[in-house]
Amino acid sequence: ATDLDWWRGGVIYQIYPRSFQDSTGDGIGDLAGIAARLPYVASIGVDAIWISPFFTSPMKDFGYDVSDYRDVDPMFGTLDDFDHLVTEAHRLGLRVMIDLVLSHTSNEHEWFKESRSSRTNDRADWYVWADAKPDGTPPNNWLSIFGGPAWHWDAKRLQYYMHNFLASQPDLNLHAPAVQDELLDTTRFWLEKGVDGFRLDTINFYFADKDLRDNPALAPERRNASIAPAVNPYNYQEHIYSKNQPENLDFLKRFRDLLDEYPGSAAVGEVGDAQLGMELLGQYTKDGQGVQMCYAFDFLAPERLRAERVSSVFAHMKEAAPDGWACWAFSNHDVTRHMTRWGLTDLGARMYATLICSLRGSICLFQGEELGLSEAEIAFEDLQDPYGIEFWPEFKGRDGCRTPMVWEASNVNAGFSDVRPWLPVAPEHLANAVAVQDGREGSLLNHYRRVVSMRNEMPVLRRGDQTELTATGDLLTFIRTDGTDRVFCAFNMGEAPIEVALPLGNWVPVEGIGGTEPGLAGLVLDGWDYALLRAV
Ligand code: TEU
Repeated sequence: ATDLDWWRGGVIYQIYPRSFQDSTGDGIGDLAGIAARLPYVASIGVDAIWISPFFTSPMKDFGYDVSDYRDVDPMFGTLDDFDHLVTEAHRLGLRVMIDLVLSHTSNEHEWFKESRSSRTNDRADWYVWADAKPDGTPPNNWLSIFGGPAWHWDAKRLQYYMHNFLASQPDLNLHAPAVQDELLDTTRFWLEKGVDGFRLDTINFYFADKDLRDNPALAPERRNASIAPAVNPYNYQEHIYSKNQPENLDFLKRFRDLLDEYPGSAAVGEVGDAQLGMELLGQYTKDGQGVQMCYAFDFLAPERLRAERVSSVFAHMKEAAPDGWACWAFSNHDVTRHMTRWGLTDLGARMYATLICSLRGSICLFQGEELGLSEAEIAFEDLQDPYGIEFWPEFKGRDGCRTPMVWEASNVNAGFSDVRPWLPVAPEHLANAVAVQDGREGSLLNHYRRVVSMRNEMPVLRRGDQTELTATGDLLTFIRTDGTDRVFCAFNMGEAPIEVALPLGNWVPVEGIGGTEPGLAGLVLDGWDYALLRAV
């Protein structure tokens, strides 16, 4: 394995720039703040950071609505600040992945302003425009994930435009060659700036059906609320025409060819698809022709991750994406933090941290997960997320996982900012602050540091095969293998103690990561306990 393959099995730390560190005293995090905190990130032992969007934006979806792909929003700093961040990261041995949102822009992007100005301008076909039906209603039945129809009437052009997300996030039309060229040029711009890779937002939404055919209804028993909340009628459709067209493979191939001009650069494509996630992962990473990794939603589901689920996801992957490479995550800026979502105690959090660092695939950790942060309760008056405001209170939105990082318990606003932050610091997070956990040998933060280093130091865990994956009740076991290197991994994903039958051979514990060692009577795992054993 060469350095160029750093992404394979790597650990990526996700930074939500608004909420990491404010350096300017406006209550909002920024790039200079991130740069100043990089030594902390490096101390966890991760390979790379992924920074959620920091580009120029009216912030209707907090940066996922870009109005200039080649500049930094003044709120977050300048291009010079970005260059400094990259230099700092590289000095510390961290790779930098940025978050490109290529499926849609902001409605305040110059391209959209021009596109809506007439039906004949140079960028007339840069977005998905269509006439109203004779009765004035939208061209088809497509729905927006953020609520309501996926079509918004434009009174200037006298046509509807399509938006899978907010009405202020019009979808680009990647069927237009000029759009593809421009997006690839933008990607090159950032590669030239020295970034090491990309998290590509919603790659499954790059193309919609040219003929704009209606989506069919989805059978109620197949409705899955893990992408859009259950209260959203988006769950009632099967989105076969509004996304994932075969043309996407050709575009991703072009994207990959560009990456290959910059050896060592890599992309993880986000594929949030409740029905087809694994199949798409297989297609979009196939034969080295698409993205290197797909970001899998399987472990972001609301229900607590059980042994049976882990084993069925990997079994499904073997079938649907035999050569695919997944990037796993338990938490991110879109879902309820897993401490709360799964109702974990500190013991459970340690077991899950050990588990994710033992899995085959790459992994993403979301800022604060290493501190064991719970989901913050946000009052309606403080709510910022438009998705939450739309469906409140049945769905409370995504603000509860986006509250500021907690650095010091005693400092005003936990050391995040000198002024009132854009979302309140959760008082219950203070006890978990970095400064509190840093020097405490047994803290969850130090556990994360240990299991991340374990993964780094053991190639078998980063890139090895994963065999004999078995779920028996709450017990999950598998063996990671790489030539003669073998590690037996066992996780008790429940309360009650479980006796574990060891595979044949001599096994010694992987050192320094806690867990239980086999005794004379064999291996017995207490509730939420784990064991990682190396073959000797
Ligand atoms: O999310 C894509 C996506 O599938 C979301 O709808 C996700 O399911 C939802 O937020 C879960 O609650 C990406 C970004 O991660 C998200 O922050 C953006 O809002 C979205 O794209 C639009 O750009």
